[in-house]
Amino acid sequence: MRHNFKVIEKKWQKKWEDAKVFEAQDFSDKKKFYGLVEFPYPSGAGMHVGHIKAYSSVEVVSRKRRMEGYNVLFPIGFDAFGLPTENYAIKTGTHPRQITDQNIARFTEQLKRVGFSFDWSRVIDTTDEKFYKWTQWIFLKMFEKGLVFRDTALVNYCPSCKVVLSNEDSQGGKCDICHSEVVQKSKTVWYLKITEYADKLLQGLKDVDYPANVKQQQENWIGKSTGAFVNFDVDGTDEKLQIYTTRPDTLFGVTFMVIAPEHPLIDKYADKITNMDAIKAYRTECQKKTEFERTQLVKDKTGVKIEGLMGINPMNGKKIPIFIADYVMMGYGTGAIMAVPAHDQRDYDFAKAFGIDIIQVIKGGDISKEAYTGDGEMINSEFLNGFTNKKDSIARMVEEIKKMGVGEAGVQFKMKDWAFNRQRYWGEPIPLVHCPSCGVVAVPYEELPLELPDVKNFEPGEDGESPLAKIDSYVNCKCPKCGGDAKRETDTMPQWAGSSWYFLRYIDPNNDKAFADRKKIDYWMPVDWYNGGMEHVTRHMIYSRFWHRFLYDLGEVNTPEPYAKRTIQGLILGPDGDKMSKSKGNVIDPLDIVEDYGADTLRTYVLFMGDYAAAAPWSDSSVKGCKRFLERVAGMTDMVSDDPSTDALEVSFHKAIKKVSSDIEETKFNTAIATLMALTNTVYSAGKLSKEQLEIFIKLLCPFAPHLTEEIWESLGHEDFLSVSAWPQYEEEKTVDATIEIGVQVNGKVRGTVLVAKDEDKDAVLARAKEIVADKLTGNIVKEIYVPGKIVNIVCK
Ligand code: ANZ
Ligand code: ZN
Repeated sequence: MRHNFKVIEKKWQKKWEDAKVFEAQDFSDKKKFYGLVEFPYPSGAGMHVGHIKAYSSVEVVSRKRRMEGYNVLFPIGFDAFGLPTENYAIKTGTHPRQITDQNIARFTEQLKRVGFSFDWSRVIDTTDEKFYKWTQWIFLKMFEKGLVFRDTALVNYCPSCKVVLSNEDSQGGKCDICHSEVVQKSKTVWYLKITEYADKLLQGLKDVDYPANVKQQQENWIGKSTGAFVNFDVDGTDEKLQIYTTRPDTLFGVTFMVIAPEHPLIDKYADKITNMDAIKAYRTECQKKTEFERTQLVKDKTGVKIEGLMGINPMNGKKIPIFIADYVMMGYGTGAIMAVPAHDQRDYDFAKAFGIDIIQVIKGGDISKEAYTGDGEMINSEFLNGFTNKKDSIARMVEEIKKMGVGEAGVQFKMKDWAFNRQRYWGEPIPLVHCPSCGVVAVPYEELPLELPDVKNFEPGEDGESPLAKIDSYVNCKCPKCGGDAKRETDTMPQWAGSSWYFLRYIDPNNDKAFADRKKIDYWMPVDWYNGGMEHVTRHMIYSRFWHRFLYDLGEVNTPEPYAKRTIQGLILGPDGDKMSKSKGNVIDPLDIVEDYGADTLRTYVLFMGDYAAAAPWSDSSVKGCKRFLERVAGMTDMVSDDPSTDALEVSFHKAIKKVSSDIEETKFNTAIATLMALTNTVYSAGKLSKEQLEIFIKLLCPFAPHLTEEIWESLGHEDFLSVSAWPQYEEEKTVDATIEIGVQVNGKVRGTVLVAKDEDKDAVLARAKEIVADKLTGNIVKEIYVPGKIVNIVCK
């Protein structure tokens, strides 16, 4: 047979669709498998080869599971709200709805041409009001539970996109959408209290199967820190200035305190402070810096001493100066610190710049040069003197501050609450109403969805006001509580809202009574295998774990964690080794590859490129290599023979079944494919194979190259689909070669090799081995060891 991909790919795609081969069954006696891939943002650029690689892993696993007899849910949908579409809409004067529909149609067509085994009957679109009704519903449940609040604060603001960004969306001080520098702006922002879930999100990581680096990144992002809160008296006032420290053991080394420039202490004691002008000037300076800049470890520390206020060290009653400095952040701990220059480098740099005393309390290092941050014996610390390690010293000090009533142990998290609104049109309307007498009131559940009004002009307002604010008929409404005149909230939800729960909707996409039927949730959840990108680890993955955990606490879902297993795909780079980008002109269009080489080649190639999790450059010659491989597979149909000599291939086949089966489970797709390539070579050398062997071969290859293998299956006389035939089984004994070559060591050095039969007698092996290395045997043989099938070792003296 020839590999006529142009004909067979269309043919099988149609057959699968007509026969609904990939539709999942709600409830079944079979075991269930829920495979998930990060649904695409339907951008105008169409699909990228990166999408193909990202989906191919769970695609292969899902196909294997079907063949293993599972009831498989492998869905797809579109995460379609967001700025790129909206910006394009503004530029072209087209409605975002129209653009979204066009892009979804194009993506759908492209995905189908690659032959992914998605269940197309469950497609979702986050911008469909039947979907976002439930996004709004979950939001209102959070509001009801006190997890939604509004605050005016300095926030990350992108001047180019004109939106407030969450911390997750402005990592490294850059806007995630347009990469502009983010500025700090005082704004009234809606927050979701994700911090209330910080500990649960951390604990939940213990029970899931994620790659180590993914867990690590989430742990760092959540950033749990253990330490103590300690109150310092402010001399001449009743004020207790509370600080957070991870190092209460160093309390005797405190020589000054620092508070954040925005700390409320300053305004409270403005009449006592004698240098308010200098302080105000410094505050203004700080507002120009981003939080990112402020937290960088730079030597040149700046700050201003607060004249007129002194702190008192609770341990020894010493008066110490209080400074404001930008390296202390209002949003972490209490916004105030006890400074220990001998043992903290930032405090050290600050003390050097301002001529402050440095008192060493832990032996070690050279504090004439830098802070000593290591462990060691306590000195200058009264009751702690002689303690030899941090752990014990901290425990003892915490006991002391508790006894004195000046503090207690405590924990802090780096993660902050989630700034949850955007001042843009193309997002889910926030279903809240502002009433002059009732305050913020929820839109009643029965009135959901609160639909986006259809408007002509969706440009954002000049100082970042939502376009919805200009639509009087939308804004003006009645208060759901008192019936009086009220105004709607005009901000919309951020891009990450719909994706925070979309995997639940696939389970029951048309339900209009609930986001999904509880019995179906119990049946399908958790997601068994979720693949996606590293860039989502500290955003979408955290957000969706939070929403799901919230729904779990509410009793709406059956598992605390949504994803049992997570895998990560590496980037596909251009042939030049650079990241693919339009401006570099090194982008590969997957449909060009489908046109020229076929979908099966594309699918095989993206998994053959290298380690699945590693970045790998595109290689045209390797694409051609995959194409040739499939041609050779097609050619095997002409080698089928009932000659008993094909039995000689048996071990190769059993080995291949074993290897391909386990490689797929371990995301070692490249070696699975390499195994099949090697097996092809073996078959070609033999010149023939049995029909059963060819069937095993195409079953193993089916998840990677389903069109060609279905075609071969049909040519062998089958009327059912290969895609749902039984995955081949191997017999362990038959995976071992009849004879193998093993090393013969003399005094630990390999001196030769010997061929041994599978169950060969030890003495026979040793006798032959000794003959082979006879000239290397000097003196007397004192030991002879045969590790069956592995190695012979002879020791001489
Ligand atoms: C005294 C001390 C001595 C500290 C020492 C460290 C070393 P993590 O691990 O990140 O939680 N800190 C507390 N609040 C801060 C704020 N709002 N802005 C900037 N720095 C702040 O670090 C906690 C440590 O960071 C705290 O422990 C405090 O300095 C500082 F040898 O207190 B430490
Ligand atoms: Zn009211």
